[in-house]
Amino acid sequence: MTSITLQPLLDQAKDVLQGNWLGYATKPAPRLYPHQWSWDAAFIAIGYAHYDQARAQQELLALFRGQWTNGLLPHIVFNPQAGAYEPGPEFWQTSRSLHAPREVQTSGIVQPPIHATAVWHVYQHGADRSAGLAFLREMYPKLYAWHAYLYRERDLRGEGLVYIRHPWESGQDNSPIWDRSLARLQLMPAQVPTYQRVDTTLVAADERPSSAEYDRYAYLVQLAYANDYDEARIRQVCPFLIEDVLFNALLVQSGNDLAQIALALGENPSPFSAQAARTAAALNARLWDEEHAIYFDYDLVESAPIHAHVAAGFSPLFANVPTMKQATRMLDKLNQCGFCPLDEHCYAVPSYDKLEPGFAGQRYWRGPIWLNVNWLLYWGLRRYGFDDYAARVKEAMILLPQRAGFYEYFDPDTGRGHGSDRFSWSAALLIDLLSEGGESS
Ligand code: 9WN
Repeated sequence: MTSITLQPLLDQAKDVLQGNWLGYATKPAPRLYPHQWSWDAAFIAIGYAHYDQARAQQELLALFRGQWTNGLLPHIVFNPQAGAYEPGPEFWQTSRSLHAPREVQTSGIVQPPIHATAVWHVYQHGADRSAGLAFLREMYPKLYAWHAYLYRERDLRGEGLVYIRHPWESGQDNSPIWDRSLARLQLMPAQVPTYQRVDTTLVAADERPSSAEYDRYAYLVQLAYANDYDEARIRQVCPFLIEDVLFNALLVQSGNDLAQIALALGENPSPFSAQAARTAAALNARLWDEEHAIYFDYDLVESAPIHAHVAAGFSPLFANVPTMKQATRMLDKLNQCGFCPLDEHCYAVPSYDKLEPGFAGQRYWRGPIWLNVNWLLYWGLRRYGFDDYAARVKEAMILLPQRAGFYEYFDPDTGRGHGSDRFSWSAALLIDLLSEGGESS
């Protein structure tokens, strides 16, 4: 049940998703992102689950058409009808891999693994249980292969933490987390492959990653295809290998949700819950920072933690990873002026601590409020009973699109929307919040 005053907003959110519907899946935004993206698809399905089970299922099935035979789930499944998006399918040279599909074009990197969580969510909210079970049955081997790929190919230290090998794999492209690792990568012009960008022609260039960052993104893509997407070879030479907090936290939650899926299908859940428990333990042992009460990424090339105070550092709350004692300290940190103190004016949690060097309230992942990160925090805070803070986050997630529209991200000082308008996950996750448990009043 949605209260009468919020009904128009809910209708607008559904309209955003309908406008971005491609006929088989949903693009993240009308012009800036014309293909299907991996974690976007999962968030979008979470929204559809509340009012269109068939479409939610279709969204995830469409994404997994792009899955490689080694289990890798690519971060983009290209839409052959799309207009300009650069770098496009040719740039990735995925035919160099023995594992890439031939019928669909994809990228050759991954994004955060929130897919088993989305599948389980779709099943739980679907009215048609038998269609839901058939969907689980179809998704189970695909999710199994996806998680198996991550643990087999990406767990360098053998401790249950998987690495990313490109900033795009984090979903937080130009986050300050990567600054030091990317700065270490000094490139001669000849080392940068030729590429084009269209993003800066569609939205303000000073709100997007810089050219220096983009050169490094292109270089890291080239490095992967030059090694034929052979992970063992890539990890030998890749100068960017990072154990990312958000990625691993979502893997824990997805592992536990995959265990639920296995149980519902009469399969053995134990391997998945054991993997999730191991990753959770490693997050606490390796990435928790006792002094600052936040989780930090770890740079495997430098063998050092990365002390970037980003909102994603609180994401283990979503997966129930911290103890109550750790979580209480994390809440204190969230409640300080760098993030979003409850007793002062603030909208929601910015992506980066406002008091840290390089904070930029309109520059993509270096400061703006992102609704997906706040959605993860909302459910995490609820899990620990931090209801006052959770209520504030929810209020802001309603207020921001109500005032500004369904933007990709929002300036934490003004609440203004930036990046693309009519951004799918901003709409989908609001639908989830407004629909959940009939509590949207
Ligand atoms: C590169 C689609 C994606 C999101 C990412 C966001 C942005 C792409 C880009 O858009 O990344 O993958 O072109 O900048 O950072 O989280 O999945 O919405």
